[in-house]
Amino acid sequence: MNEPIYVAQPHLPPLAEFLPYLEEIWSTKVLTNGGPFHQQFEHALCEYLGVKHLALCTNGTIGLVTALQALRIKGEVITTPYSFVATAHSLLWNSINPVFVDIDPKSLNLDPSKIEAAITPQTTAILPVHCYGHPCDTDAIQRIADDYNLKVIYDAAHAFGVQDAGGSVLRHGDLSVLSFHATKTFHTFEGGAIICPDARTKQHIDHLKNFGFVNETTVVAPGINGKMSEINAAFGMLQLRHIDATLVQRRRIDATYRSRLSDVAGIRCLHDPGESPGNHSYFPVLVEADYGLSRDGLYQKLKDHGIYARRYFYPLIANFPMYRGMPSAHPNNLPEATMAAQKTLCLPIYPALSDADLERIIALVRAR
Ligand code: T4K
Repeated sequence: MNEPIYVAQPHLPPLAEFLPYLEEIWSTKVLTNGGPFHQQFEHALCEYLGVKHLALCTNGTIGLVTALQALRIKGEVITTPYSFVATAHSLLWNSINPVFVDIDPKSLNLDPSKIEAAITPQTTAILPVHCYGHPCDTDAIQRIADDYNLKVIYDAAHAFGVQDAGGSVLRHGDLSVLSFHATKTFHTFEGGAIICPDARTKQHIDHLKNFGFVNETTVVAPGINGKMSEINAAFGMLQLRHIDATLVQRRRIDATYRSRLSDVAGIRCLHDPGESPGNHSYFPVLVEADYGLSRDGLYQKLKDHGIYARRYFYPLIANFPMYRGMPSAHPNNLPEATMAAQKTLCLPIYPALSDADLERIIALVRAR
């Protein structure tokens, strides 16, 4: 019997490589609250990602909640229904009303041509997602934001290390938020970061993630505990030593899937890697009507063989009970997102996926 194969498997460097980091933490006894690894990791990440300022945080969700707080966003925010539920939840945690706008069927990202029709006097911001690590149409989104005086916060949970023609995709908008969850291309068990445009914004976010404290006795805002611990930051430092090798492995798996599935009728691999290379964080395929099996049929078939592909992002956020009564959540408003949620299946992709397992997955998809 084969071992189960999951959609993701966290990259773990050899344990021996982590021990010196642990010894250092044990000797300094600084466990959290902006210790030495936290500082080193912030600097090292800025350098790796090609950004000037970032604030580490506990996880991507707290990062989104804090980013919205930092910009004092209120009222209505335009966002995508085709994402992990944390995107919209971060709005509800700030008592902001999400307004769902449909996606572009090619990129599966928020469709800029549909944004303007959803803007009302209450709209204060746009919260797009670089879905599966593929950049949004950042120019078009910024043009709309400028015309209507809106803030833009990118949910960049999937976009670690992603570049576009001008550099890091994380430079766009007012703030961008990364996730370092265990299932991500780059992870620190749990973790995240808010990419900030300047030192002042970073300082404000640093206060917000530390209960609002600016010094021992002064609290300037109703902040939260959003700090990353020294263990997570130290692990991040170690992971940075491995990220380039990880990306090479992911690229190889992505390329194998693409070449071996390109002639399968009804299986459409998302994105042309030449156009938008991404970071191979996910491998989504769209299962079309001519495949012969439905998306759920293929999902179940793989599962029966111990392969746990995932239907990210099904159900749509707009279909969850806390959102579905909202006017913008109606399926008539979201035909492309509804279709994508019905057709997409994310196949396993992670550096330790063996060639034999990869071939087994491909053979099962081919043999419909
Ligand atoms: N915005 C977007 C667009 C996001 O995708 C996410 C998170 C966020 C915001 C919020 O960021 P964080 O607050 O999480 O930092 C997973 C992740 O929990 C979640 O981080 C991620 N997106 C989402 C897309 O996927 P699940 O419910 O699919 O996780 P789970 O536990 O089913 O894991 C999938 C598979 O990975 C498992 O079948 C086995 C494997 N796995 C998982 C874990 C946790 C392991 O082998 N080891 C592990 O430790 O949500």
